[in-house]
This record gives sequence, C-alpha cells and structure tokens, in this order.
Amino acid sequence: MCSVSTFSYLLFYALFTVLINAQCTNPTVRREWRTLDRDGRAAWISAVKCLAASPHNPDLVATVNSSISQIPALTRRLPSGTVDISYIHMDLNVRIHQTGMFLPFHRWFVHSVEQAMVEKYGFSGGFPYWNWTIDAPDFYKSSWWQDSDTESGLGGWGDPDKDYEVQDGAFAGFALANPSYHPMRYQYTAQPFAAFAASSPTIAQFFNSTMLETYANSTFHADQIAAIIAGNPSDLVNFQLSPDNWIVNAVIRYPSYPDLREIFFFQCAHGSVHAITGRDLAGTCPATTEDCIPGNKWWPNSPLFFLHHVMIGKIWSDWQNLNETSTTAFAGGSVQAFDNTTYFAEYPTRAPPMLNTSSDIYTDNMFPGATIGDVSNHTTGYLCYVYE
Ligand SMILES: *[C@@H]1O[C@H](CO)[C@@H](O)[C@H](O)[C@H]1NC(C)=O
Ligand SMILES: *[C@@H]1O[C@H](CO)[C@@H](O)[C@H](O)[C@H]1NC(C)=O
Ligand SMILES: *[C@@H]1O[C@H](CO)[C@@H](O)[C@H](O)[C@H]1NC(C)=O
Ligand SMILES: *[C@@H]1O[C@H](CO)[C@@H](O)[C@H](O)[C@H]1NC(C)=O
Ligand SMILES: *[C@@H]1O[C@H](CO)[C@@H](O)[C@H](O)[C@H]1NC(C)=O
Ligand SMILES: *[C@@H]1O[C@H](CO)[C@@H](O)[C@H](O)[C@H]1NC(C)=O
Ligand SMILES: *[C@@H]1O[C@H](CO)[C@@H](O)[C@H](O)[C@H]1NC(C)=O
Ligand SMILES: *[C@@H]1O[C@H](CO)[C@@H](O)[C@H](O)[C@H]1NC(C)=O
Ligand SMILES: [Cu+2]
Repeated sequence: MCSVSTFSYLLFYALFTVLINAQCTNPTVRREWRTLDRDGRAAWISAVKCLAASPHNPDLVATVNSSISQIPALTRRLPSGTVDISYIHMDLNVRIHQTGMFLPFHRWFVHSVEQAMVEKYGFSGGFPYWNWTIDAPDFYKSSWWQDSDTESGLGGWGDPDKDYEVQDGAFAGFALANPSYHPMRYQYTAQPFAAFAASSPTIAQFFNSTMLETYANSTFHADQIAAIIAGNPSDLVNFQLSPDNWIVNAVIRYPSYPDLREIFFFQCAHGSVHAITGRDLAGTCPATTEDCIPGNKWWPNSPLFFLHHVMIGKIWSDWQNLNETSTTAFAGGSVQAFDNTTYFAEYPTRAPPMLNTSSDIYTDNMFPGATIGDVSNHTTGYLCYVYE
C-alpha cells in the first residue's frame, strides 16, 4: 500500500533546489475537504496513514532545553512518522506559538508534511483544508462529522463510553503516539472554557462569567473570520492577535499568573477550533495515561490538525491579498513574553530578539529548512499552491 518512492536523497535535493529557483507556473490547488471527490479524500487519507507508518527519522534532534519544553527525551520515543511530526511541534512549542513564528512555522510545517507525502508516497499534492466557519452554526451535527466511509471519510464524534475514541470512518482506531499510544479521540465541547477554568483556581481567576460561558463557535463564525481578514491591513501582529484581543486585557488584569501560555492560546478562533473538537485536537490526556500534562504540544497527533492549519494559512493568505500593504508585511519577535505583563502588553506576539524575513524557521533537522521570507508568499516557488 505504502510504496516508497525510489528517489535518492541527492536527486530529491537537486529537484528541491531547482524548485526553489523555479517560477511557480503550475501551482497545486488547496481545496476545502468537502469539495474533494471520494478518490481525492481517500488519496489524502492513504498518504497520511503511510506517513504515520513510516520509520523514525534518525536526523531529528530536539533543540529546546527540556527544562523549558517539558517533554520526554527523544530516545524514549517509539519509531513512527507521526511520532516524529508531533515531536518537533512538542519540542518547539514555546518558540512557534505567540511569537512571530506562529504563522510562518505552521505554513512551513504543513508544506513539509505535504512534501513528504508527495515524495515518499505519491500523493499528488494540493493539501485540503477545513473551512470550519461552515460548521460554526451547529458544530456538533455539521456535515464535517457525517462521513463514515472507511477509506474516504473522516468519521464522526468519539464514543463517550470508550474515552471518546472514534468508531467510524477511515481513522477509526487510528493509533496516536503522544503522550502514549492510544486510539484517536474527539469530543464535542461547546463551552470549553468552563472546564478549563475549573481545572485550577489559578486559571479560574482569569475568567469572568462572560468568558466562562463563551461558546467556542462564537469565535470562529463566518462574519468574525471575514472581519479578521478585512482588519489591520499591513499590521501582521494585530492580524495575528485579532481573534482574541480581549484575552490580552484579561492577562493584564491578572499579572500574577505564572504561565499565561495556555490561557492565551485557548481563546482565539484558532484555539477554539481545537477546543471544541476536544480530546486529541485539544491536547486532552488519554484516560489510560498517567503523568500526562495536557496542552497544545501534541496537537499534530490528529490528522485534523493539518486540515485546520491549512485553513489558518488561507486566512493569512486572504488577508495578505486584500491590501497591497499586507502582502509582504512581517513583524514578530522570537520569544514569548508571558512572564512580565508589562512586557506582554508591549510585545503580545513578539518579544525581542526580533525575527525578520531572513530568519530561519526552526526545523529540528526533520525536514529541509526555509526562511520566513520563503513562506510569506505561497506562489513564488519555494511554495507553489493556490486556494480554491
Ligand atoms: C537547560 O536549562 C537548565 C535549567 O535552566 C540549565 O541548568 C541547563 O544548563 C540548560 N542546558 C543547556 C544545554 O543549555
Ligand atoms: C468559508 O466558507 C464560507 C462559506 O462558503 C465562505 O464564505 C468563506 O469565504 C470561506 N472562508 C475562507 C477563509 O475560505
Ligand atoms: C454556536 O453553537 C450553538 C449550539 O449549536 C448555536 O446555538 C449557536 O447559534 C452557535 N453560534 C454561532 C455564532 O454560530
Ligand atoms: C469579562 O471580560 C471581558 C473582557 O475583558 C469583557 O468584555 C466582559 O464584559 C466581561 N464580562 C463581565 C460580566 O464582566
Ligand atoms: C490598505 O491599507 C491602508 C492602511 O494600511 C489603507 O490606507 C488603504 O486604503 C488600504 N487599501 C485598500 C485598497 O483597502
Ligand atoms: C506572490 O508572488 C507572486 C509572484 O511573484 C505575485 O504575483 C503575488 O502578488 C504575490 N502575492 C503576495 C500575497 O505577495
Ligand atoms: C517588566 O518589563 C518592563 C518592560 O520591559 C520593564 O521595564 C520592567 O522592569 C519589568 N518588570 C519586572 C518586574 O521584571
Ligand atoms: C534577522 O534575524 C536573524 C535571527 O533570526 C538575525 O540573525 C539577523 O541578524 C537578522 N537580520 C537583520 C537584517 O536584522
Ligand atoms: Cu502549533
């Protein structure tokens, strides 16, 4: 099933270099998942499964100090493609969220995974995306969760009696590796913030009654996303922040909380899609896993992670294309600014040292590297795709 391509590394590298320099004359097309035909959906799922079954990449190195990343050493990982892919996101967590790397890293990350699927498993390219604004009005019952085809369907919600493990579709029983092996799970969570606040009194202090009762879908409905795309021309920092400016206020009001990372991340449109889908898209620990710290680290466990992030990349692209001052806009720092709230208010996504378009995207040596400038336009050659 998973025929590995015969390309040698050198040939691949040569092609790759040519591609970088080439004009983007024949872009692949990224389409909304539901507009793909059955074969198109099955081809993507098949390539994802092949990648998941592929061997561990021995070149992968964790680069973040483990006292910061708080993840197990790489040597304790079992060999598997999705373990590796999840692992670099776990390792780089603090560098790629709430920093200037957020949008560039995730665009590069999806592209690199897509390239691996194309080079190794004959995927024809054109990574699909999940336009969840379609689902926002009635997320639980939406068409997204209705396709139980065993080769082309993403399946439905998990079974509450089985720790929300997904029972149908092509990913039923799909084995995930982080934080320990378990079948893939999704749990509809309409108001995720109440449970999040209840998890600790320290976290609870950030939430007033409005926030506790916020419906996750209220942050990613179509009107709101259209407003985000139309807003803040040329200002990438506020574009990135715009889904959740109000949480910045909360952070400033409660300066004592020692780790604001999770609070901030949970509240935006991006985070809300993770949270409303629950379990493996939300970093909720499996029932059987002891010593597990929940969080966003292993979100890429779930194949939906990538469909979600192509959508985030499309929103960025739509924003870039709406106003000529936005096309090449870049601003952002390399470190999160959570510990000191004065600092946080000054640099909500971007504390110094500052990044620029020549800055290298962090790769953990897992995939070929690129700069922020390489990914800021997806039709210049390094990237070569359009959205439909
Ligand atoms: C990792 O961080 C710890 C704690 O701050 C420090 O003691 C150690 O020297 C660091 N290790 C490296 C390789 O920088
Ligand atoms: C999502 O779908 C809606 C409805 O078709 C559409 O209006 C909107 O532009 C789409 N959003 C993006 C970012 O493509
Ligand atoms: C969010 O979901 C609830 C429950 O399905 C629904 O009643 C509400 O209208 C939705 N909100 C938006 C903004 O679509
Ligand atoms: C809760 O805080 C948000 C953000 O600061 C604010 O918009 C909202 O009005 C507050 N709600 C209440 C009940 O205080
Ligand atoms: C683009 O944004 C600038 C502000 O940065 C604004 O002055 C200009 O009118 C916008 N152009 C269009 C076509 O919306
Ligand atoms: C991307 O690059 C292409 C080709 O150079 C150019 O036509 C297009 O306007 C650019 N788009 C953005 C969003 O910068
Ligand atoms: C917080 O950051 C601000 C701005 O960088 C700085 O002026 C202030 O001294 C810092 N406060 C503490 C307690 O570190
Ligand atoms: C761009 O950022 C990198 C670090 O990411 C730094 O080494 C380099 O000096 C910066 N270049 C400019 C022109 O500021
Ligand atoms: Cu991420």
